[in-house]
Amino acid sequence: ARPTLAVVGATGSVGTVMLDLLSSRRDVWGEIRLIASARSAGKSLTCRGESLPVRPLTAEAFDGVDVAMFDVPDDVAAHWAPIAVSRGAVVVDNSTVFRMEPDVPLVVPEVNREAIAYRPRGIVSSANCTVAAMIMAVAPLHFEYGLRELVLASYQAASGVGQIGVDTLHDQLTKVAGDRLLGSRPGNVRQAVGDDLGPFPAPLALNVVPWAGQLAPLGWSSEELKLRDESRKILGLAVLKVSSTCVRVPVVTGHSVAVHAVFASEVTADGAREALRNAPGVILVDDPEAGEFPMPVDAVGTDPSWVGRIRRAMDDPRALDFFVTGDNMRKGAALNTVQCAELLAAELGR
Ligand code: 11C
Repeated sequence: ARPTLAVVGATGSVGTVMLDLLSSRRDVWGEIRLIASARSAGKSLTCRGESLPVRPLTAEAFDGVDVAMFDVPDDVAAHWAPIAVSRGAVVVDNSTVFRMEPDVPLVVPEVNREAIAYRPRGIVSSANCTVAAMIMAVAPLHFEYGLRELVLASYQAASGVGQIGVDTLHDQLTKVAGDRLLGSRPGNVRQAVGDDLGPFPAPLALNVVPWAGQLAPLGWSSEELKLRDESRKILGLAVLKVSSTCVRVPVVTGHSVAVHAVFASEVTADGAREALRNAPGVILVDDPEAGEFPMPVDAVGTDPSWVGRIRRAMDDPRALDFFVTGDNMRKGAALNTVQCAELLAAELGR
């Protein structure tokens, strides 16, 4: 029989994309069971053209489930993922709680699919959204040239913090529309936006905010630490040097990263293009003369990481500079989780 899949957090913004993907990808699932908090239970949602009831999150909801995809807040994942495992499911979790645990694999299938086999706790973690987009481009170059160091600057979309981020950005854009003096006088954007900043520490409309996540030691943000820790784990490079600055930009969906990558051997821009052209899940968009760059307005709603602006560093023949954009709701969240679940389904079918 085909495996049973549970989608936990089905009514959330990532859950919604998961249902879209399950409706459009090659279907490997038997029953699909939708689960959400008691508040959302009782609704129905459409998946694979069928209206399905949303069940409340209980231990019994996992009985008979083979694979459970979780996209819920960290505390909910920490509590419920082990319960789902105890009921017989393998969990693919998109929260941050298990990613760095040594006995939980952190999987981006195009890069380290073999890691999924070792999962003594029955839990597989899906990578952070900024990491996922970036690593898709970095990994093929690592396989070609041997990665030594990453220097990153992210340009992260409002949807990275959920629907509240999107709503906040749109509300602010409405408030600043029409007044052409806004942004040309100190403080006038703050005044127009008002005190309600939603989930952001400063106005996002007509601005960029060099902050994503929580405060970590020594002034780093949690998102910047994830870029370092998760890249090291996914690539299996325990001492990879990674420095980053994470920035929120007034984009709805599509996280971008400016990458400076240093390798063990000399590189060429053409060689890098060739490696990326042949890499799964990557689309090369690198024609500045024609105005073709990787950008959120084009990458949104698509599966691959878009890569371009590939240059060899002017002062280091072993370094490349390039720009990556990916849909943070897809490869950054729902898609990577669904791909991991499909790997598990294939394993169950063997
Ligand atoms: C953001 N990337 O854009 C963050 C949110 O590691 O799953 C994703 C948090 C995570 O704010």
